[in-house]
Amino acid sequence: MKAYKRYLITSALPYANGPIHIGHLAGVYVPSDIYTRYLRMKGIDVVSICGSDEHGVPITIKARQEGVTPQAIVDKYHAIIKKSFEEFGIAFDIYARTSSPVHHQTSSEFFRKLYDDGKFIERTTEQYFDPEVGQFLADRYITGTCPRCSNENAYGDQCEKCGTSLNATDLINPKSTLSGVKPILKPTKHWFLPLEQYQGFLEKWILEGHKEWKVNVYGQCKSWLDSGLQPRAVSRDLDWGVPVPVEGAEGKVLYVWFDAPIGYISATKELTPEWEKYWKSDDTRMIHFIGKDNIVFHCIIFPSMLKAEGSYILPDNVPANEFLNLEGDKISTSKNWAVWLHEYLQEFPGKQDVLRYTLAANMPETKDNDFTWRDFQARNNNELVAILGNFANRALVLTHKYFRGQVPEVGILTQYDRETLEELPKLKEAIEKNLEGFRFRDALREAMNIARLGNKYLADTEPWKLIKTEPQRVETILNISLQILANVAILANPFLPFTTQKLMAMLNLEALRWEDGGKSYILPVGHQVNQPELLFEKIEDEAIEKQLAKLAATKEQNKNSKIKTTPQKDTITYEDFSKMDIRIGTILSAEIVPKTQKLLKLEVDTGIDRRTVVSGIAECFKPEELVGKQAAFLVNLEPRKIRGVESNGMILMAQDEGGKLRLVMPNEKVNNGSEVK
Ligand code: B3M
Ligand code: ZN
Repeated sequence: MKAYKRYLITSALPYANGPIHIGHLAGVYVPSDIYTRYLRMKGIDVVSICGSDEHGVPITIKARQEGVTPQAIVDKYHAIIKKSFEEFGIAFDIYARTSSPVHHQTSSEFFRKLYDDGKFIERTTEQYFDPEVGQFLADRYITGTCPRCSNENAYGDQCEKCGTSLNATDLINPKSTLSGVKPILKPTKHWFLPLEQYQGFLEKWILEGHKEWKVNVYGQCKSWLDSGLQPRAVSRDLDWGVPVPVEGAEGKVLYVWFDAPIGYISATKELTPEWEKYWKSDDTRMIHFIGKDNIVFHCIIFPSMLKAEGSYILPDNVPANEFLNLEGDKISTSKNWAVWLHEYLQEFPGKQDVLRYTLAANMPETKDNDFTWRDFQARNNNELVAILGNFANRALVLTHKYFRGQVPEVGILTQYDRETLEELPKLKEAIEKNLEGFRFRDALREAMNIARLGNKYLADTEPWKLIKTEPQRVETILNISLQILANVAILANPFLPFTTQKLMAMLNLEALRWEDGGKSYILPVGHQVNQPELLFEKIEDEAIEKQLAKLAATKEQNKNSKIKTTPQKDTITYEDFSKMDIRIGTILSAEIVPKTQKLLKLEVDTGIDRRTVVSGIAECFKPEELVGKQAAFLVNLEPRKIRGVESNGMILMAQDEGGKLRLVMPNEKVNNGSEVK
């Protein structure tokens, strides 16, 4: 690799149209934070950039749904997201926002430069327009029937039922979601970046120059390039975003995917007057942390924009992750199938590192992966508590017990001591190798192996058995144990910043320097350590069951909200209603009408009389279930002969999804003949 002088780390800008969940953390922000903390500890010049993506159609839709302005939406969610990042220790150097003046100016100038340099092509196309509202319609504002599966609620860009991606003009019976009217096609002018002109450059730069990129990333780039790039529109007809800075572009804004990545630049500008050093010197290494759905934008489109502009560097790597699922199902905001960060902290206060650990250990690096609450519990109880917490506690407690909290002398080392200490630099190197290859799960496993090593060392040497007979040997054992613990504090710091901070205080260490990792003399003899405090506590079954119950309730709710209710019937007058005589009666007996399967013959005490009612409900009830039950009856329905039996009235039923029938009964027993009105 080239010798780089500094790092520019970017993390995908989350849309400010909702809070963030574990999928965001596992896919983008935990890896970017681990990596950045590692570089910082090594004393490397690094800036970590992020911010809210505050433009685009999803935000205007959310605003509409909630009946507020888009600005109110982004203000609300920017604050929530920013707080979540802070709470989880995702330590960006800046968390900016794309509605800021510096971003508007930066992205506007960027566009203008490309425009002035003739890098765009202009095209007029026909697009759907809502004549009632007087507005062009983004694809998401149009619904209609899917030409593939006939789903009547397909969107202009995608049918969520069959998953087909669509063009708005493919929809049968298109409807504007703004007014409900049929949209009309109207010509509109837009600016396009002719990506095909960058095909050769991209092929050389990625396919030949970056074979080291992760397979999932390289593979996606290759397939985009293999199918041939096309011009991409970089403007939209929308009233929310950065206005297109050319004449005759009223009502047009920059496409959100044009302005958002420029957000990385504007955020750096906001952070430091030296921003150009990061963005415009060849010896800066830029790395984009993103999720897999953002690959094309960061590997093909943004680099083409940067290339067209001419003065910026390109990313050296784009370690995109796949997706994290939750308990076997895709995380979905609209279905509320997620673990929201702000909710997690209410349920598990102070346990940021437990989540960071579980997410890093299950990071969807090469394929989609699953978060389960049982695994979360097991990781906490069997790994963090039983290995790391236990080792730290034992080493410190024994040091206080035998040596008043002072690091004891090292005596003659045994073969086993030496072998143990030799592991430390090897583990450090393994962590580094894995971090540099963006293999965070493996890196974390090696970091935990240091605690495993310490735990095993104590278990094997059993200092508590030797203290009476060989106190000098115990000195050596505890010195070594404390050195191992100091290694944990240093080398696990990028992964578990809250825990290692506590360890640092307990070990009375002034700083955690990466260069000290691997060493066996970090703590000098006589150095005073502090009393241990609990690093992790066991998570009980009840806490996990509560989370599972919450998810089960969400699932149930989603199922119910999918049920289609039949539309309301035409209005009737009060008179129409009052013609019906509905009474509560008791079913005295019930039997199947001979030679039928569906019909039940009911004898009913209506309070007025005893009569026979025939009803097609035998598939839903056994006769004996009904006897003695009260139900509602329409008693003045004209008599009718059904299979030879005269029926005098009708039993009223509630019909559930799938045709299931249930009696309509008073919530307490009432006199037969009571009127239902
Ligand atoms: N806001 C999409 C996303 O959150 C988008 C990322 C922008 S990065 C410049 O998936
Ligand atoms: Zn469909």
